Amino acid sequence: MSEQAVKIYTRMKDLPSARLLGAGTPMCAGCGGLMALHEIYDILGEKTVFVNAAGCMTLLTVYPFTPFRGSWLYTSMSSAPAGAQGVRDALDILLARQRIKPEENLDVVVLTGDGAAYGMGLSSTSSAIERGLDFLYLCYDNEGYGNTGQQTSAATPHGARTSTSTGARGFGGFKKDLFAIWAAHRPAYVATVIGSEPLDLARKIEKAKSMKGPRLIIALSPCPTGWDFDPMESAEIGHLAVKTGVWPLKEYENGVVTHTKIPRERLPVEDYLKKQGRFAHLFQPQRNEALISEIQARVDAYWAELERAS
Ligand SMILES: Cc1ncc(C[n+]2csc(CCOP(=O)(O)OP(=O)(O)O)c2C)c(N)n1
Ligand code: SF4
Ligand SMILES: [Mg+2]
Repeated sequence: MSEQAVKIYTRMKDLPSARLLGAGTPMCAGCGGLMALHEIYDILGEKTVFVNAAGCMTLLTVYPFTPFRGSWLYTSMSSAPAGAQGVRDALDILLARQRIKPEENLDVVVLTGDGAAYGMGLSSTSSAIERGLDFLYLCYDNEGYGNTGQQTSAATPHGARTSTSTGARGFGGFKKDLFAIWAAHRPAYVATVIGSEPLDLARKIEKAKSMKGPRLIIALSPCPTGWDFDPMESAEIGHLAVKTGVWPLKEYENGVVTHTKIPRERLPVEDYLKKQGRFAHLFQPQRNEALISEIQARVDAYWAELERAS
């Protein structure tokens, strides 16, 4: 190993996330959710309590061990923000009674998939935001119930085939706009990220970390198993999600939404769709021009609206 490689390796093995990627991690190769979590954890650091609802990332923790060096708590899918409230309250009481020193305080982080964030846990999330709970919500969005076999969730995109949307047109509904739902609550911060854009992600996590109050990060998480693509393509599919305009990178703060990376020359959406087995029925046995155009038109309308408003 070269001296430089030894230095990089030495640094990496000391990063908070090193154990998330260690041998024995029961995650799929090329998991985009794990990629994002790895990057995020390196910035958040070890002084964190992860409140984790059922989903793929729960598998990182095999009782009684957890790769999270701070602390970790498991909750039901619907109640991670309620669990976070309990942890925050307990920490605040310990601080007030001087049972822990201020430097021993921990940041409370909710970690869930889209099934919980967009659906089952939305009611407890809304209440936690209303109460002004000081927490960071990390949603890794693989656009389905990945852990139980990629059933349709409220984050599944129009036209995608899932194990419960198997018809010729795939899922007939539309992905819920969780960013807008959170922003409507006027929280401290909301941002979209993706692991394949690490600089944009790092800047947003640094910012979220420096704030108090309810904060949401939604990480689009290419999922080789659920989306049906070669794990080697995970980062490329992430890049295409941004370059085609399917996944806008943006943030909300003080009532204002700002796009942090605008794809000026957008690639056709089919460049993104074609790479994934969950959209294969749009191209085989014959091309479904109407549905491809419909998906493209919706993406075009989003960016046209942004241009009109700016
Ligand atoms: C109330 C409830 N219904 C169903 C389940 C079974 N279940 C466990 S994980 C999971 C999928 C969660 O989906 P998501 O939040 O998107 O996380 P992912 O599995 O995709 O990581 C489901 C349905 C559960 N734990 N609780
Ligand atoms: S099913 Fe998808 S999200 Fe879950 S571990 Fe595998 S690649 Fe990651
Ligand atoms: Mg999911």
